[in-house]
Amino acid sequence: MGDFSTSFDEISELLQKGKAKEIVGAVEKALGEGAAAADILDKGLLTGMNIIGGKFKRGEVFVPEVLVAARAMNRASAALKPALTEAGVQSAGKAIICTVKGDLHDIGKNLVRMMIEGKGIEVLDLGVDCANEKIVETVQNSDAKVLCLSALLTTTMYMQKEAIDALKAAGLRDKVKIMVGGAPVTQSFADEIGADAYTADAATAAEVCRAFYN
Ligand code: B1M
Repeated sequence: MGDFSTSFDEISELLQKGKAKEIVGAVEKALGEGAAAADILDKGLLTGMNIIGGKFKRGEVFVPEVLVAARAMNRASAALKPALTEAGVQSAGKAIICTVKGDLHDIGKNLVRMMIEGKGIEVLDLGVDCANEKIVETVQNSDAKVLCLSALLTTTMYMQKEAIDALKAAGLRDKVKIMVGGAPVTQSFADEIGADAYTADAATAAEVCRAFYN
């Protein structure tokens, strides 16, 4: 294996500049040179997103710059998807995923979805800012075994609890295993709201999710 550090830096830079078209080319080039998909994700894309996140926090960049970086991130992860997906995996069943009500962040959710799909699980993606009524309706009308709730804001993480409470009220709590995650979420918060599992990253989320089908 060669040294891919330049490509990873280049991918991180392109992400920060929001160069959606160029970043797809750079990801494909790195894959072609033999770089591991997980390294492209961690050392290139997520490193770039963290740098942008730090600048956003310090007021050095604003929502428009973060939005173009997010668009580049979603395009680049889509280009990585075939390499992150295990070939020939047998279909195990269905899961539901969404970002909770009031929350528009979708990059982490999309990564979790991609990794779960990579384990042979069909994912019903309800998108961002998802109303509890929609969650309840989908749990009721689908044969999904797992519900994945993502939240990125300290103000929206409580919607994970409200979603669980809405399922309880509808008599559907035990129809699904509920997984929660997102930057502000912790194991103790997950325990407090009665979730079945908390994981800190997308790869672990996929492993834990897959285990619910065994
Ligand atoms: Co927002 N934002 N944002 N933002 N944004 C954060 C989250 C923030 C930490 C930035 C900061 O100030 N430092 C901050 C939250 C502070 C807080 O809550 N205490 C913040 C804020 C304040 C806001 C707004 C309020 C800003 C404003 O308008 N003034 C606003 C809110 C909008 C809303 O949701 N209602 C807002 C808007 C936006 C954009 C729209 C511009 C954009 C999102 C675009 C998009 O997603 N399409 C955006 C972005 C991109 C960020 C940062 C920079 C990056 C988030 C991200 O995608 N990270 C973020 C700062 C940061 O995180 N450094 C920030 C990469 C992603 C892969 O990580 O989503 O954490 P993450 O997912 C991880 C894990 O958490 C985990 O797996 C993933 C990777 O392995 N995971 C799960 C996620 N979901 C999981 C579910 C699971 C298991 C694991 O099981 C179900």
